[in-house]
Amino acid sequence: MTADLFSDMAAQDATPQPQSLCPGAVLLRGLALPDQHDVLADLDRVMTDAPLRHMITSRGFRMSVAMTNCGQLGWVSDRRGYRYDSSDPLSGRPWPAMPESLLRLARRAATAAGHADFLPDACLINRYQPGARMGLHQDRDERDLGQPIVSVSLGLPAVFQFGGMLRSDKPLRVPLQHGDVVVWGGPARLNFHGVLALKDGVHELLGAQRINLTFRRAG
Ligand SMILES: O=C(O)CCC(=O)C(=O)O
Ligand SMILES: [Mn+2]
Repeated sequence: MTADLFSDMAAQDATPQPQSLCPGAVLLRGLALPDQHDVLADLDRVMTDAPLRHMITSRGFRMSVAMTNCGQLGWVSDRRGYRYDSSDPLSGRPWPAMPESLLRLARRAATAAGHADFLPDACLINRYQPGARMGLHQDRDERDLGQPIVSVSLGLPAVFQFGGMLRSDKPLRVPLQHGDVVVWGGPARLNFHGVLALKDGVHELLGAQRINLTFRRAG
């Protein structure tokens, strides 16, 4: 067996060393890779039950990122504003349950980042096609801001912006690849963050898109 194969196996199996972005925020390179096939198969089922859709902001703008959810609660936006809801407004039915593979991944990432008791009840699924972006914002619709956010990147690479507590704080630019996970909580829980417009490309598993999974304890 070659040394290269050994190091590939190590990269797949070992928990990556957390890289600090700022106090409270870490990047876990490739942490999702060992789970990727189960996660992608389960995501297909979720997106069949609760299709991706472009939500509308309270000001009437259509978001460039298409979204859906799984878990007990789902994040929704419409003319009434942002909130969590236990049912999918498109079907009136509860959101699909959070698949075990997603829950396992979220908990493994949170534990690696020092949040061993994280139990998400919401997973927002964001689908970026080339050109789609997410402006700087805070995640602040969750009840307990003591719980972290776990954010998984799949598919095409993207540039994640991670700023400070003020919108005007200059954000870091963090290139994210398929399998990378960012976890933020504690002093970074309300930091502004966003994603620059996705560049054209084709990913070997996901094609011309990036999928982001954002796990939260919302209720
Ligand atoms: O796509 C990402 O990496 C970030 C998504 C995000 O910030 C959100 O859904 O609130
Ligand atoms: Mn966010």
